[in-house]
Amino acid sequence: MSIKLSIVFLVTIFIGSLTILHADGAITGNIKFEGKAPTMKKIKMGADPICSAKHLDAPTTEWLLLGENGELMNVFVYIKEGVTGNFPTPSEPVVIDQDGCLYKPHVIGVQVGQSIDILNSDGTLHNIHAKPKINREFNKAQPKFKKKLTVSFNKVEIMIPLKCDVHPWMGAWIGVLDHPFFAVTGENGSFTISGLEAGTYTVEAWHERLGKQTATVTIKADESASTDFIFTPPKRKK
Ligand SMILES: [Cu+2]
Repeated sequence: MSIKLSIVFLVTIFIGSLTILHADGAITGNIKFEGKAPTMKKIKMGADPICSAKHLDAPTTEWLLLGENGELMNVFVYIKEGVTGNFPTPSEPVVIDQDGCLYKPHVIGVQVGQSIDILNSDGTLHNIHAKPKINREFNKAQPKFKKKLTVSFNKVEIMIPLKCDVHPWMGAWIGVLDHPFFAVTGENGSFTISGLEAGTYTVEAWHERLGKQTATVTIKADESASTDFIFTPPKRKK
């Protein structure tokens, strides 16, 4: 092939790929907590001195973490309905560390079949116990010398609790989806789910104690729309 022809060929491919370029719509929003926030209790880690030695001050329980103005952290936001098509399983693993006998991060999302690397940065024994309802339960000891365990889930499930049988205060949550359209709110309580085609979607915001809420959002091609959520105190104290 001559150089000219090659260039024409490449340009054609480039233009062709632009027309099938993946969708660029997005759904964004802010999530807040309104009402009197319960105080998070300090965790007593004394049973395992290796855990407590990693903290200058005892850390608090993590089921309600708020920003300065009530921004709600650790909400799993995902597209519940409206996604079509097949999405390849990412080859990159999602990582959860066990650091100071806490799971970091506290809430994650993965795709079906995607690896989750569970690290042990603590130099103590952890025991990872996943308690799904749809996927297969597992219960794996992770001795201090075992720095990494890799697991995955093969069915969609919202949400799977992860516990440590050695340290009862340890808990994390995993959302498993067959598409990549999810986010977890950080300290600013905001989320962005991008790469969406034009369409109408059901968005669900899930919080471990405050329940879940849904919203219907319509986006046009390559545009973004926003939807906010407000959560209020749990009805019963657990
Ligand atoms: Cu543990």
